[in-house]
Amino acid sequence: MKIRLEVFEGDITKLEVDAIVNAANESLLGGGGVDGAIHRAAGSELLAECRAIGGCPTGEARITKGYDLPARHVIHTVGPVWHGGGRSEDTLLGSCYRNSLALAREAGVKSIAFPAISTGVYRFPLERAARVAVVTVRDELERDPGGVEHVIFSTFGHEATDAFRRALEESAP
Ligand code: AR6
Repeated sequence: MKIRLEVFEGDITKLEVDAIVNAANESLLGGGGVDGAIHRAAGSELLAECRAIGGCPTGEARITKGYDLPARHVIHTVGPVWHGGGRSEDTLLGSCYRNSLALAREAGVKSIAFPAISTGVYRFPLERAARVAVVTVRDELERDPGGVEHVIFSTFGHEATDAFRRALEESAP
């Protein structure tokens, strides 16, 4: 079965998918950017569930319910802060996508949307982040798709949209 990978420019919180991924921080207690938007749209029960989890190390992921979101699940992952590329940033960013997909498979997710993890407050260069994201997702789903059929890269702004479109074209089989 062919898995659909696409770019959607717009607010990830509006997407009617089985799971959306949150670019969180290690506390899992919310923040700005996409994290703030997801917590606002999901409601305060999301924060309560996150508080009970008690945090998440960089590169790992944790799953919760979606509460008031159209998405059934939120997969919270913590991207690396960009320090110039010499602190395993690429590997850690790849782990975010890989670990998020592992949780998605376990939860029976068919459709999942990712934001451009680490490319906002955490300053990971966009083109490089898009390549890591797309190559990792392709590799991981080729290795073990589970039930995943549809992956959306949800971007904010033309620059991010173009970067993800290019990365998808360049890596197409
Ligand atoms: N839908 C889709 N993408 C979005 C949305 C949205 N509603 N809002 C922002 N983006 P960032 P990070 C894009 O800063 O770099 C938080 O405070 C945004 O344009 O949200 O991983 C956390 O709590 C950018 O391309 O996440 C952490 O402390 C991308 O999402 C820290 O920021 C990621 O930007 C994590 O930083």
